[in-house]
Amino acid sequence: MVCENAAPIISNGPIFERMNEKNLSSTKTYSAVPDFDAIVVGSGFGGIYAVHKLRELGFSVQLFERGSDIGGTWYWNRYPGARCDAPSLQYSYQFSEELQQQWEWPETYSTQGEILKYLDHVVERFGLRSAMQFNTSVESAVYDEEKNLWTIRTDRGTTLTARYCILATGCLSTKNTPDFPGLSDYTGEWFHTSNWPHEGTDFTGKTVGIIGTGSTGIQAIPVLAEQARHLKVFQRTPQYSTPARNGPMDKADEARIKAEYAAFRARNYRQPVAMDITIDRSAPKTFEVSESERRQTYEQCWENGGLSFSVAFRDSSVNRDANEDVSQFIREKIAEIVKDPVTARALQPSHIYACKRPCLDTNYFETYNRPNVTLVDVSENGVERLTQKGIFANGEEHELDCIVFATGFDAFTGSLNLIDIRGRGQLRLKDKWSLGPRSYLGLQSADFPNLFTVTGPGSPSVLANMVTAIEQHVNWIGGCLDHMRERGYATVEALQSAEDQWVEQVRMAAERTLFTACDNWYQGANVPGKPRGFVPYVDWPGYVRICESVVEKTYEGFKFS
Ligand code: NA7
Repeated sequence: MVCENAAPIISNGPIFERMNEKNLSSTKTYSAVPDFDAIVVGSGFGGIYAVHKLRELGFSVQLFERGSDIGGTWYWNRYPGARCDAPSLQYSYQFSEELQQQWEWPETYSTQGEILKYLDHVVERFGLRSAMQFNTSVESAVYDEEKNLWTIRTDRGTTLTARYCILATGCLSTKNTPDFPGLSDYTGEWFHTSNWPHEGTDFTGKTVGIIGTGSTGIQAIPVLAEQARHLKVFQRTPQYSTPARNGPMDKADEARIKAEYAAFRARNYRQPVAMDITIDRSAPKTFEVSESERRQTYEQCWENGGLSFSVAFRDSSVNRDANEDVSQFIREKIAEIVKDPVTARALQPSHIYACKRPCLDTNYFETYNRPNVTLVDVSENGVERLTQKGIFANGEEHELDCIVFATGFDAFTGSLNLIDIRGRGQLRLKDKWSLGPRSYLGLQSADFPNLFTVTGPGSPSVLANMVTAIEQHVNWIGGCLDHMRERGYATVEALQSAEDQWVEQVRMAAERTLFTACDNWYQGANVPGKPRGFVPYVDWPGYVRICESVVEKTYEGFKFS
């Protein structure tokens, strides 16, 4: 397919290779000259910054992106109400002081459109578009041991070689559409929230069904309810959601942060989720204060909005009884807001708060007081099947003009598994990871030299501010490549022993938390047949220290040659 957006593939030759020709003149096997130093896959926050960073370091880079433009998950997730649930002054790059000073976010939490606008600005400002080819899916990445090169093949028939392959394919970028029986019989329109039509949708006068009440559903439902004639929400598991308290950017707040942006970022960098959410170690534990004091604290969290409940008390997110205290408060709030007691009860979650990713909303529970919204509680038998006219659940057919699937993602590994990635001895990454992903630091996997994953499985990724986690990874990768160039190394590869130890460390870190106490996508529980295991590394500040110490110890756990 011919595409106007496709950038020409221009290479001035890999700078690293020219260096190596000088430094490694005696190394005969590694003489092949690749087309680029690095190929980057994906043009979300990760890929965009990877191109910038590597170019800044003087490496030649080519990026491939399957969408027709930049944005990654923000390119695809255009559903009504799509918005980031981290504050924009933090969910943004910090690598350029000028950029972060000059950019103005209109709201506390940005819409999908505002985030795309920002990313577009970044790409133009730093002249990155010339390295990007759109409408191009990478089908395979194969390591050639003889030449020490990665060969990348795309669905447009392009074959390119690079010394390094950097996969910035995102943690939440491959949609999970459950294999509902009867889907092909359904004659109405259906949409997945993460593949929303660019031209938008008009639900005016229509009866719409939505399946899924995670972060996405909770954002979409209030907006869909305003458009549709009638909205039916098919809920398998109720979710904890608390007010985001979004609104126009507080200019005083913005000025305060911008007056010391670098220091603000540096402080957040060392916080539990790399954001301005601090656990006060000197604060009391939940049951060290009276019930009325607890109530007062929770009311304050509710008023403040955001994710403050996790740190209401020092032990709120680690102690079961403390967590139940928070959970009960939120359940009571739901009962206060939702007028119909049966609906209110069905909306009250019973699992541990924040075991599934907690949601932030604008008028989510209030939406169930609208006469045109019905909750269909399918917790007993699920959505049984789709029919020609709609959804069959709880023994009845619900006729629907449109169905919205807000059923989430094949997280972490979904997009990596779509690429045929082969390392030493033609080992397939997908096969190596058949029982769950194995990596060292979420950066590399043994037997896949010079292949890096940005916020890959085994790194904190979604358990930290994603943009900060991305910058930390790309900076680390850039530093590693620079180190190799200086020393004249041609390959870097995780040691098997380091990987084995890290996989165990990731598992143990999760075991110490409440994250493993329910079904969630952190463990692959949302995708039928996916191996279950906790994927991200819990403890962002600890992880940053480990990465720094690995470098100080001359890349301990990696071998260079
Ligand atoms: P999530 O959080 O995985 O939510 C998916 C929702 O879809 C959730 O309510 C699921 O219920 C529901 N679901 C999934 N499969 C089915 C089937 N077969 N039947 C009925 N309901 C189903 O995805 P989101 O897109 O909302 O959010 C993902 C992340 O994106 C979010 O955490 C933010 O980080 C951004 P379940 O709870 O599994 O019973």
